[in-house]
Amino acid sequence: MNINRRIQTLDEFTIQQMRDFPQATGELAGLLRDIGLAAKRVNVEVNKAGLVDILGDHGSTNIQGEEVKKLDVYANNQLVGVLQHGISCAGIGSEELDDIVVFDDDVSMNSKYVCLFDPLDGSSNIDVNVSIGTIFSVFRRVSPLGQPATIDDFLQPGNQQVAAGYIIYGSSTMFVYATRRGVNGFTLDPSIGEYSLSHPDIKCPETGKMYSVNHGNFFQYEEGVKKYITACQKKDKTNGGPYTQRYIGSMVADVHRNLIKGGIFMYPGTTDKPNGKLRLLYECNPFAFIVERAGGIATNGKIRILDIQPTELHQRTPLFIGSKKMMEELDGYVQEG
Ligand code: P6P
Repeated sequence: MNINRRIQTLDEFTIQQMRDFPQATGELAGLLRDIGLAAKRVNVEVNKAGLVDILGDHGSTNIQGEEVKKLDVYANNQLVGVLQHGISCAGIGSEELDDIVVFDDDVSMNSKYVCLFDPLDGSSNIDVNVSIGTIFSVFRRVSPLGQPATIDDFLQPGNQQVAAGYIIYGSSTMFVYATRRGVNGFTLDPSIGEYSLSHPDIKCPETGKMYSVNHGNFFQYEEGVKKYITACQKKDKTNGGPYTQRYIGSMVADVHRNLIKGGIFMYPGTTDKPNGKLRLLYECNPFAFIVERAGGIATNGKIRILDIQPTELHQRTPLFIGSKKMMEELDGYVQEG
């Protein structure tokens, strides 16, 4: 009997992917399930945020006398907890933690993946109810199984990622992830508590009409970037315009919108901060992997983000990411200088 499965859940989808790859061990599916579970718990707290006893500063206590953690610390702890007690992850790197955390139990030491994440990017926006998100990146270990993971497992170029994704806590909660097979989006269905496939095989439109950048830093950008931004403002019907400037100040929200509708997101280096603000390993690499798998482009203004050889866990990089034709136009201005 062929049961009509109109909408696949994330678990059904990852299990289907395993059926298509008999050699798959299920570890990656398990890791994605673990991240999805942690995000459901984060989602509950994010949705309650704004209530006084939820948003307390790290170390304060709520009306029940329980220690209230800042939401990004809470999110970090949820992710570390599920990954440490899962079967797929040997260790993690987090925006919230200075160093990697290596899991030293036998099951974890025999797990073949490591995970990096920004547990709650844009958390400064939560006080004003702006969409925020969790960003993650998955690598296959280069260190031997059966031994503790090492820093070399985490300092791999982004082109070695096995999977990458994000959860956006917005008007709805979406889990979007990419593997080499493509990008798929799942919307959390509160009625069953499952992520349901809502955006299969996401492709980034080849061009768009939205550009995202913090204009406040305009005069600190390099000349080519300034010329491109100015050109975006001069667009009219004769040259693919008019363009719209959309900048939420929450990377997950800005890049997600541009991924779906087409557009370009820029966080350039400035004279004060030549490497910009965004972190390579758990912000730029995962989004670069996702957007490239969807047909877009991601660079640091010179080379592919995914080709950067990391040297430090929390290193920053300028980021230009989005629709192919918009990125090619930007590159023309940057090369010209
Ligand atoms: P600025 C949020 O703090 C964040 O890390 C990204 O999510 C966002 O794109 C960026 O910083 C915004 O930075 O300097 O424009 O406020």
